[in-house]
Amino acid sequence: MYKLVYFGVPGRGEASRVAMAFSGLEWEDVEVDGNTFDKMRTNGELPWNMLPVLQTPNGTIAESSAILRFAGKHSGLVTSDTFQEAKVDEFIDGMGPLARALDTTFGISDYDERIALRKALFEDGGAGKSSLEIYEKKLGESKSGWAADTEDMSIADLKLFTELFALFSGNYDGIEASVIKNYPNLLNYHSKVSNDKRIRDHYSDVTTEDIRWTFLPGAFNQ
Ligand SMILES: N[C@@H](CCC(=O)N[C@@H](CS)C(=O)NCC(=O)O)C(=O)O
Repeated sequence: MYKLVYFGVPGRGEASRVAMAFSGLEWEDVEVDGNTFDKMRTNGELPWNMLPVLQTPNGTIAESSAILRFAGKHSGLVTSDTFQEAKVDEFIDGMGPLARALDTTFGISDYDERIALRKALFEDGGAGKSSLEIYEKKLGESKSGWAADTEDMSIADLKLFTELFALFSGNYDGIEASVIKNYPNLLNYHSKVSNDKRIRDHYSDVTTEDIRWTFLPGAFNQ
């Protein structure tokens, strides 16, 4: 039995949740709060003192990208072509700056300061805007339409789809869903992935009230 342990938000756990759901492995989605996180850290259950972790019969795997690669191999979303695999890894690792940019806004308790920082991320010169521009360009260049130009959906798509669009769910105050309207390739990509049968089926229980509303077809249509 596998256990994917993360906080009760999409964040850095969602791509692996989807990959585990596709894997056919017997697994449990364990959502923890801050107290449980503190206990796990104190008990030495977190190899790098952070979440997510995947508890496996062989031991615990930490780091969201490592977990995603593991889960992806079990779900048929990792190609055996070494070049394509490296391009998928490149995309995954290339998404680092966006996550780090967002990280700089966590733990800022002053509301106005936090909102100003988050808005600045997606304005000219902001790290978020630079990331979105790179994704926009890469998707425009992808012949297959998948993030790393693979023949079929890859783990890079799970990461891009879940981490990018979750930013605009309202969970991060100061980041407006309207930002995404400036990126036609990202919107087309959203349509492609959210309408993919595998993804649609996975989120079939999600409603527009849910934190995961940004993963639904047509989420950004208005
Ligand atoms: N590089 C790590 C970063 C993980 C990370 O930042 N986890 C955050 C939650 S999104 C965390 O555990 N924060 C708690 C803390 O640092 O106290 C990964 O990708 O897994």
